[in-house]
Amino acid sequence: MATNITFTMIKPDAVEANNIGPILAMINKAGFKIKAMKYLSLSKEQAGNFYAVHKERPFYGELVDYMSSGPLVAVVLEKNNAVADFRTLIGATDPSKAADGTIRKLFAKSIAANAVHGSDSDENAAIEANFFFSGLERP
Ligand code: IDP
Ligand code: MG
Repeated sequence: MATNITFTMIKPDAVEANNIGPILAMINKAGFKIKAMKYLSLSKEQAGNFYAVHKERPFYGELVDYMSSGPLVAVVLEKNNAVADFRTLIGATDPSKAADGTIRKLFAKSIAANAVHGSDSDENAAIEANFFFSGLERP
């Protein structure tokens, strides 16, 4: 069943570049409400667990190292059609292919250090939100 929740992280490159504020401002301006938010660092083991779905991909080791390299901001967002609308707001995984005006086009440094995460389905949004926050409803 569709939900109105998605999950994002402001990734270590964007935190390091002092872009938490500008990115949250874009998210709010696009109509998303912040339902939960946490500033924290992931261990390699935690980052590896979060991205376990990618463990056979060639970039998995690089991704785990990067996501455990510094603090990030984990955020649960609410909006009608949240998952799809948030993917539109952030743009393509590779910032060189991201549309003008998207968060990744504006703030990403590379395909790995691409500023933000966005859930790819309602099911994964719930799983990812529950990874960081307890007490949220499952779909
Ligand atoms: P998404 O974040 O746009 O959903 P995914 O394919 O789910 O993209 O990949 C998860 C994350 O892994 C990306 O956001 C990015 O940080 C990293 N990543 C994806 N493809 C590559 C790559 O080819 N090289 C290095 N890192 C990558
Ligand atoms: Mg993905």
